[in-house]
Amino acid sequence: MNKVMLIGPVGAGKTSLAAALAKNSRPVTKTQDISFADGAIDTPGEYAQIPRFYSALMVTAMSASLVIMVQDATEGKSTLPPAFAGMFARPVIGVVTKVDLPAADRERARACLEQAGAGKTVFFVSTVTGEGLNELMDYLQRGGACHE
Ligand SMILES: Nc1nc2c(ncn2[C@@H]2O[C@H](COP(=O)(O)OP(=O)(O)OP(=O)(O)O)[C@@H](O)[C@H]2O)c(=O)[nH]1
Ligand SMILES: [Mg+2]
Repeated sequence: MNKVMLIGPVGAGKTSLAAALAKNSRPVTKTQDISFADGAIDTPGEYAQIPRFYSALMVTAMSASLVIMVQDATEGKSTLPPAFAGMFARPVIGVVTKVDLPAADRERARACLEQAGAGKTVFFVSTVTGEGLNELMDYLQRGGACHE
């Protein structure tokens, strides 16, 4: 399976997603630093939101084969700058989280990811209901963007 690095704003659901993909049910807490956990590279949301941390993300991405840009489906605005994905020397796909919530707007979230440069590959998931997780897992196990 691809070694993935998860990026996205604070509270987007990166750690929850990493735990769900690893079928790990421990409680999720705020990510304080870049961590290699559950077979993925998890990053604090601040690293994607504060430009002086960008270089740390760029360097860490070299340890991954795929970058997953995570967007909360209930978030009303883009929180990442346009073409943010372009800084990574790795393929970048998008994952929209929290699609179980009533305020979720999938197409708005997809547009935010596309604006940030995530490309056309976008998955819609909920770590609460499990929706979309198998499709994402299958994609990652097939080698994802590395074989496209
Ligand atoms: N309803 C719902 N809540 C979710 C989902 N994914 C995550 N959450 C909740 O969103 C909150 C933030 O989730 P985290 O996984 O900690 O978010 P994060 O992106 O790792 O945040 P940072 O570590 O601060 O960067 C938590 O309260 C989660 O329970 C989801 O698919 N559905
Ligand atoms: Mg986290």
